[in-house]
Amino acid sequence: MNFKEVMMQKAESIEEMLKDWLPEETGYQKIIFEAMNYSVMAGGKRLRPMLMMETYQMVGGEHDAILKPFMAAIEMIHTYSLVHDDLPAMDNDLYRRGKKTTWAEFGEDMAILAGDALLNYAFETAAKSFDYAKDEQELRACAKALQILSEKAGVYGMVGGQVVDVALSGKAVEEDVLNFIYMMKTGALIEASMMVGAVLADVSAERLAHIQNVAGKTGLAFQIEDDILDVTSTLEELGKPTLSDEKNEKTTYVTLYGVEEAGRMAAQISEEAVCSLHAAGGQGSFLEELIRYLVVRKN
Ligand code: GRG
Repeated sequence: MNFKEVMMQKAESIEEMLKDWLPEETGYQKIIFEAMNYSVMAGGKRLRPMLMMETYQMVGGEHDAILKPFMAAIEMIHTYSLVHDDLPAMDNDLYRRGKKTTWAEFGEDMAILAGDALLNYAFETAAKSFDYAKDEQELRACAKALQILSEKAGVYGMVGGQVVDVALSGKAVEEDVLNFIYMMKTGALIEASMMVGAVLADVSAERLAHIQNVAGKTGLAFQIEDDILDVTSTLEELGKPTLSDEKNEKTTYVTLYGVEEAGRMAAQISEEAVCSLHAAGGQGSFLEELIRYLVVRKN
């Protein structure tokens, strides 16, 4: 199998695993479970749980019972961010992952609630890892992983980046502020994915720092590629509307440097991420190929 086939097979098995962690669609509040499950199961590359699992395996993790709740949790947090990002008050988009956005399918009120529900359910799910810890060390690792996940999803991570992004819509943004936005709104969850995988496998502080560095650079390159696809791709290929940044008057790497130069910059940052991955012991790993693929992907 080539790299793309292996990646798709991994995404499929992650998708199967995700189903085990989603709520049953029953009870008076059934509608919210339907909206949550619709959003999570709408497709997607499953990149964040994949990065978590690959990092865990790369550093020698073996007892993945504590990993799985975190893999489900990161995809729930990512999905909530997309559900809220698509709302009329944010990007006001009708399509995502090739399907109608949650608000277009369930209404704006239910989409807000589905996002809130997914965020809370993510932590409810991640906390179940404590039930699977086999000793004191794993309990401590689960606690540390929860700390990382909550920080990276919140005001010192993804939400913080989104706040600056929204506040500066329609205004000129300089590269250092743009980097802050990208490192936070996109990079923080990528960092959480890889760092949680590493922490659950009990890595040293030094190796964790290398892995955080890999993830930060990967996230930045990934977001630059997202900017490029927004102007070069199509709704059919991308599964979501293109020219969204122009519509929302966003400064991006493409508006600052043009498509070609932005592509060169993404490729260079991605290579820096690969160099750091080698320092973290990941030479020749699936992760190395995955990081390189993310800046040449088509969706
Ligand atoms: C709190 C009201 C409120 C909103 C939160 C935090 C937030 C909205 C949005 C986060 C910012 C965001 C959506 C960044 C985009 C990151 C990005 C490039 C997402 C696309 O990720 P992919 O390509 O998507 O991995 P798939 O669909 O493949 O999972």
